[in-house]
Amino acid sequence: MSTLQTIKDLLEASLTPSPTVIILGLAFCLVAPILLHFLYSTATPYTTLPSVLLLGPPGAGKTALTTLLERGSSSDTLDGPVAKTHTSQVPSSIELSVNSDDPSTSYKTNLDNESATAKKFLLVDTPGHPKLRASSLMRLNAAEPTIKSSLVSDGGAKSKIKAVVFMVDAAALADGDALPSTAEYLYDVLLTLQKRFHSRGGSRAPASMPVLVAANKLDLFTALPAALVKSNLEAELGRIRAARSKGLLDSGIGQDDVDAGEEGDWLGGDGSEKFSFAQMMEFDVDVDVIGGSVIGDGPGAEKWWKWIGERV
Ligand SMILES: Nc1nc2c(ncn2[C@@H]2O[C@H](COP(=O)(O)OP(=O)(O)OP(=O)(O)O)[C@@H](O)[C@H]2O)c(=O)[nH]1
Ligand SMILES: [Mg+2]
Repeated sequence: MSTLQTIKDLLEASLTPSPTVIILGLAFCLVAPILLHFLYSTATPYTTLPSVLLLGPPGAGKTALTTLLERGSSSDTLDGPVAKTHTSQVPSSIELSVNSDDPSTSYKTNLDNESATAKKFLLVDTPGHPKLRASSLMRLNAAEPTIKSSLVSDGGAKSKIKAVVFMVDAAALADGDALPSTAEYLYDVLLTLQKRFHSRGGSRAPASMPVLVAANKLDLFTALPAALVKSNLEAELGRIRAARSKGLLDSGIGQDDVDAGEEGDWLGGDGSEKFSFAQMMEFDVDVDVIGGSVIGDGPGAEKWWKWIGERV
């Protein structure tokens, strides 16, 4: 009986408006949310995975590669569902993990079964259509390029872009028609990264940005080997560079304006006749060209996977 009485007393005391109860209640209401916030915000550093941005002209095989890496097996890639892709219209991201002890571990390895430590990152597949490129390019413009990740639970988290994979169709490049449009896109990507280097605010230089030109479809015998993809792209980028700076001169603006314009639009190191990817090193943009294939009986995608693994 006495315990019942105590409980009754306690209840009565807590329900009677007394200054102590009010103050304690108010304090709890104010402090608890703040405490909970700190508890959760420190406990989940997971919200920002690094990301790798996948760019390139339409039909290069970006979505095919994304699907291949997501499935982690090439068993059904010959004429299976992976081959049936369609033109992408919105960016999409998938979560992948590399073996952080050994980035050369195949993408086919299921890291859940291994004792190795897995490092997670997002692969962001973008649409290659010219009308849909602007938003991908805009993301690269910031000193610390980030991408809004729809995968992360709170939806609004920004993921830091660690590397760019620019995929090209090496078979389409062989007949020359696709070269100007492909190079035009690559020019804009590299120029955006170069401008970002110049636009750094304060003393902190932006982190270097590795770019992989992935020469895809090397399973086709008509495809250009990676070395030719590289030299053809470099030659075409040089042509675009010359044409764009000539366009500025021809448009009748004064010499002073040209100087300002050149600084903005001239890709790579100044003064050199020929363009080469090595000139981008000056702006901390490190370009590699590696051949591979997503489907068919080709060199596969392992070299690209290793390149990505070493950079996330
Ligand atoms: N032979 C061959 N075909 C490939 C390879 N990779 C992709 N393809 C084919 O190329 C076509 C286009 O691939 P997608 O992945 O849709 O191209 P995408 O880059 O995503 O194109 P957009 O979404 O329009 O920007 C598909 O029919 C693929 O099957 C490859 O390594 N070899
Ligand atoms: Mg696509």
